[in-house]
Order: sequence, then C-alpha cells, then structure tokens
Amino acid sequence: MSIPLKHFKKGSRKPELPEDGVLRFYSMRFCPYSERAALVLAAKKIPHHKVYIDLSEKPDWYTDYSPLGKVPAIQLTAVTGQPALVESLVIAEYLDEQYPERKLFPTDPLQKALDKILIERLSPAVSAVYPVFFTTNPPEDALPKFEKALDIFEEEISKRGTPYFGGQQIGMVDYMLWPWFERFPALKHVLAEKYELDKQRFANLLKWRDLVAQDEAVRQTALDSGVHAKFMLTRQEGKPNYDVAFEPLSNL
Ligand SMILES: N[C@@H](CCC(=O)N[C@@H](CS)C(=O)NCC(=O)O)C(=O)O
Repeated sequence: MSIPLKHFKKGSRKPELPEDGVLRFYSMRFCPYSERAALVLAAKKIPHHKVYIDLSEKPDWYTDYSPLGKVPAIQLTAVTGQPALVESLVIAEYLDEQYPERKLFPTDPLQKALDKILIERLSPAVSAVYPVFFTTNPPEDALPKFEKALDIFEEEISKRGTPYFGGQQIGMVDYMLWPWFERFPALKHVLAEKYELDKQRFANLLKWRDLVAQDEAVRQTALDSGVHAKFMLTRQEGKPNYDVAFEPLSNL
C-alpha cells in the first residue's frame, strides 16, 4: 500500500495504512522539527510509513495523533494502544533509547545535558532569521542579530575541537541543529543581494556544516536551498505550497 506523495489537507480521507506494526511518521516536508525526527529515523535505519500533513488546512483526523495539531508525530503501532508521540526532541530521545544500536546522544549525562542546552541556544538565531525567510518586510537588524546569535556556535565548535558538536562522529546534537543550518543558505535566494555567512567569522562552523551535509542520513532528508527558498516565497505570499517539495528540481 503506498501513501500518495502529497500533504494531506482538510477534507481528505485518512490514508489507509497496513496494520504491520511499522512506525508511522507524520511530517511536513519543510518543517525543521519534522526533519529532526526524519534524521533520527534515517540514521538508525528505522522502517516507517510517512504521512505528510498540510499545516494551513489540517485534516480533522490529524489531532488523533497530535492533539495540538503540530508535526512531527510518530505513532507506535507495534505498542499496545498504538500511542503517538509528539515534540521533536521527545521523539528523538525515545528513538535513541528504543533503537540503541547506534546511540546518538552521549551516554555521559552531563554531556547529554550540555548538548540539549546547546540545541536550545539556536532559538535566538532562528527567531532573528525567520522574518527574513517568511515575511516581505523583516526588521532591519534581523541579519546582524542572526549572525550575533550564531557566534556562540562558532565558539562552541572551536572549543570542542572535534569535527562534529557530537565529537569525532556525528551525534544527536548535530542532527538536532542541522535542519536550520540546511535552511540558512536559502538567504542567498530570498534576499535581493546574495548573502552568505562570513567565511572568517564562521570558519569552523561552516566546516562543520559542509561535513554534516555529507552525512548519509542528512543526504537522504535534505532539500536544496533553492527548494526551501521556493517554499518560503509561497509562504511570504500567504499561500504556503508544501507540495513544491515534490516538484522536479527543473521547475525551480
Ligand atoms: N516544539 C515542537 C515544535 C513543532 C512545530 O512548531 N511544528 C510546526 C511546523 S514546523 C507546526 O506543526 N505548526 C503547526 C501549528 O502550530 O499549528 C517540536 O519540537 O516538535
């Protein structure tokens, strides 16, 4: 049974999925939080069915899985009662513990706590840059604020002295931060003047970004910055088109 490659909208029938005990993943293709869950599923090679939700016209049945109507959600169909989980970090941590073959969070509780704090520290950068992505009239100081908020990530990766925030190998902290770093290069498409992060100011962070971009799970889930920009422009126009993710690249 294949699920149509589209975002399900209000009025659509719930997709009929096989009762095969395979985990069900509810997502929106451009949602960075959903991408976190997608990355963990890919890194751990966890089989799953994927259902995309149109967030501007949500199907009524979606609250059966996510009471607040947010993505991501996963439904554990092999577990009694088939519970659903929401919140990207809750999902990531659950999957890491339930599928421990390739542990992504550090086993040291202190390091794990520090990594979680670092993940949260990206929010000022995200808040600063979102109006540039999604509105036609962002505040003038948006980009300086965005860059200032990224300084701590350059300092941190330099201080850690490892290729990844997670150490010598890619870890949960890298996967949880990545979705936003995948989107930042869309700035060069959505702004009138080409924009790149300063190569000297963010030297180690950009090295990290290039390295993470090569990871297998990242390559499986990532979208090109031009596709992100295309979606952002539809959102700026007030008509988010989630399905642009599935259009051929030549339509860019
Ligand atoms: N804290 C949540 C945030 C999830 C979130 O805000 N998802 C957005 C899409 S990127 C969403 O579902 N928005 C729809 C809504 O809020 O109604 C998480 O980490 O999963």
